[in-house]
Amino acid sequence: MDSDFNLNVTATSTESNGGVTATTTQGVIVDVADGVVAGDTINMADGKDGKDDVEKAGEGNDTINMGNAKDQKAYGEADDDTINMGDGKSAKGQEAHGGDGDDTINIDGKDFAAYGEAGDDTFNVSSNDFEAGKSGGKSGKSGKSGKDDQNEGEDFEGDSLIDGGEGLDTLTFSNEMEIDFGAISDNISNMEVIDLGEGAQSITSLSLDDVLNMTDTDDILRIDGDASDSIDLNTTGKDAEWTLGDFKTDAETGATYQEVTSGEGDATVTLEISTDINITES
Ligand SMILES: [Ca+2]
Ligand SMILES: [Ca+2]
Ligand SMILES: [Ca+2]
Ligand SMILES: [Ca+2]
Repeated sequence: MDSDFNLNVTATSTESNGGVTATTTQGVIVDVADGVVAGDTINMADGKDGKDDVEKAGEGNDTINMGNAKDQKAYGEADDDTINMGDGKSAKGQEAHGGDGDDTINIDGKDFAAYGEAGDDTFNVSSNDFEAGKSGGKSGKSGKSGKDDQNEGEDFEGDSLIDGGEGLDTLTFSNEMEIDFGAISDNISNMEVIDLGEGAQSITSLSLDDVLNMTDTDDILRIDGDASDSIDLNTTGKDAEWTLGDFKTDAETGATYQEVTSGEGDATVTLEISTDINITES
């Protein structure tokens, strides 16, 4: 885009001679330095008009509002972008790519793919696709719940995907819901933080395999939340999977976490669960 601006400068000086005041107004052309590009707002079309549309935002902190249309693709590219994916059934098959920078991708559709790529990205999920018992289309690989095959829901379809990519990426939930990671963890990768956000959310299922699926090779998953949130962990009995560990304080934020670990063979994973969250042991 054309980055030049007109800048009007008004200079006022007081003459020492008799207190005379002189004012000068002059137009100045300012060349914006390379790399400082104003952000764009891009609105993609709805319905048939918007089907298969592709938008690439380029440099700058851009906002892309995807339409309620099928098979759209949005690329934030460089800098810190916000991509609002379409909602409703008409928004099926959409793809969002954050590109470089710390991007925010708001997800409320079905059969979607969201890629944070480089940078520390945030994925906001407000859709009910994550609710326990509504996440159909899974392979049933974990076989833990045995619920998958019985699910009537087809919201979180097998193709849906959230990939944080490089960087410290966060998955946040803004609706009150029960979250069954056993049913959706196959579709999430390279995530470092789960933020249960505002309102009451409960994680009803979380296994070692789920954490291996969702995290990068560090296999550490932090879970933030508040006193209205809860997480069910299997810590007792012969089939116990989780061991409650030490408390630690984040030196930067002062927030406190309890470390919870699980191991099987060569695989060890660590949860860092905010001490504000209620842990329900079973
Ligand atoms: Ca951009
Ligand atoms: Ca970006
Ligand atoms: Ca990322
Ligand atoms: Ca990541």
